[in-house]
Amino acid sequence: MKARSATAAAIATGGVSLAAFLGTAEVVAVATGPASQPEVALGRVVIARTPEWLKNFAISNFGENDKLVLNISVYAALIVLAGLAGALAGRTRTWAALGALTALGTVTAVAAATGPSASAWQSLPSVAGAIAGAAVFVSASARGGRAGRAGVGADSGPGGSPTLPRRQFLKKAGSLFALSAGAYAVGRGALARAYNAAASRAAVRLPRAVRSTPRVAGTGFEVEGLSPYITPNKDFYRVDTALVVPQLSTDGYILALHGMVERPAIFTFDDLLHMPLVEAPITMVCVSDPVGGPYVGNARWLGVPLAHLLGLVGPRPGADQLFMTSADGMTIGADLRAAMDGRPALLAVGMNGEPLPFEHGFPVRAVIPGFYGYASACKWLVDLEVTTYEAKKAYWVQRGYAQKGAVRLESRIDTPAPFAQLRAGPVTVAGSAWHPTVGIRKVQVSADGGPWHEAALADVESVDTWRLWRWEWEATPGSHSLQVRAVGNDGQVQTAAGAPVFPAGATGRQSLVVSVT
Ligand SMILES: Nc1nc2c(c(=O)[nH]1)N[C@H]1C(S)=C(S)[C@@H](COP(=O)(O)O)O[C@H]1N2
Ligand SMILES: [Mo]
Repeated sequence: MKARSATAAAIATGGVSLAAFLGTAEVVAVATGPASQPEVALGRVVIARTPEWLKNFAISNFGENDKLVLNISVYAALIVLAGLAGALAGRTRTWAALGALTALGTVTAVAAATGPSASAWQSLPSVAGAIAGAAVFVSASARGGRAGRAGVGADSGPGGSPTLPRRQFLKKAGSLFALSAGAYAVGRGALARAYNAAASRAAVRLPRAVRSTPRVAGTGFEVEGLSPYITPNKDFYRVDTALVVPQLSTDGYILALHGMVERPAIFTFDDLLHMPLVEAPITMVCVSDPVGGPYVGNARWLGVPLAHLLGLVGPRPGADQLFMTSADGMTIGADLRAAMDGRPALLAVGMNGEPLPFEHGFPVRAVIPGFYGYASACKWLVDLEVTTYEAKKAYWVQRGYAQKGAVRLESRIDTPAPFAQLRAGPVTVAGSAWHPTVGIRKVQVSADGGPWHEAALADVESVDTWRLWRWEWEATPGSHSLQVRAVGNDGQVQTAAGAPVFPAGATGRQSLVVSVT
């Protein structure tokens, strides 16, 4: 009985020390910035080291909640480790707990100080947290003098010494925990207020485009369950490694453009707004989008043509890669020739008529039709280097993904949903198809492996966007499979051969089963 409650107290002591660690660090991070929070630094390391299969598992099973799951896992792991360290220390020696705190503090301090906004100051929250955690551990497991006789673990406290009596211990541990939790909440609130560029974004007035792809009628169909031609910003998929969405302010924003160029230059946000802006609809696709998946969206982007910007600095012969770096340390290498070949490759400042949302890269991101996001669409962009593929490898390329990342010809069924229960009679089958920069000439649907039927196609504003389609099906009772394939403007027929997401994007045809009564 006694031994059991002694262990419980030791575990609780570990937990309270962890709370003190995190609470103190959070308050200190108000001075050093959100990226220096130890749990954020830790999460970043986990993301950077996550093996490919696990990353794909997370994206396909948790989707856009992948970061929520990661955060929960990091906290859960910390709590388990704190409990273990506490129990270990309670049974043997205080140094075990102090050692665990030092180890945790060191790992998070190094992770923070070597993060994207790397500076030694970034380790301060972790160091302060570890000290506070150690102080709390020592204090909560301090000797209670003679009263210790009746106490929790009277004869098995840390270091084998008597500890506080149960009531006194609970009170002390409880108030230390409350204090730590309070500090955490206050620090978190202050961080959210201090590192927030909402006012900066609200103040942006987007200029008119000098050239805008004309809007056309008839780009959509009134079919329930079918995506709209333009994806509203709030529904646009989000894929990135940022645990804290970067909050860059437009004042002080500087974009450097350098490397193999004649005249390196830097540009402020205002400089960019004063350049001739172009507006174009472009469909963006994530390489992690499985066949029939959700990581694709179409928006009207407003931005500076990369060709214009590159023309100002003059790339040198031999360069073939445009290497982009974001404020949060992501690196994305794009095909330099594609950025200048006349397609609307943009440094975007606007998305569907508004400044970029924070989640989508405010204040500046790249969008280059025809390439997956990891090889073209750097968000929170701060640096552009003209270089070679030989000289520099971008983040996902280092992890085995294809160097260029050209988007594959694909099509998707939006409705009916897989395993839908339908009534016999006319059923509208509808979805989208894309091959950015090429465009879609034809979409065909087959029921039960039968002949291919031509779907009706909606209009498109450019070859860089997806194309919506519909087909009227006379559904008869029974279980049926539906399959779709697209044909590009170049005559290419969407292949039936399946390829996984890694390393160059999924191929194959979506097929689903419905039951009709
Ligand atoms: N800074 C930064 N930019 C990034 C990423 C990232 O993780 N960090 N992810 C890329 C990937 S993989 C994709 S598919 C697109 C997604 O852009 P979205 O979130 O606006 O849809 O952003 C790209 N740009
Ligand atoms: Mo992606």
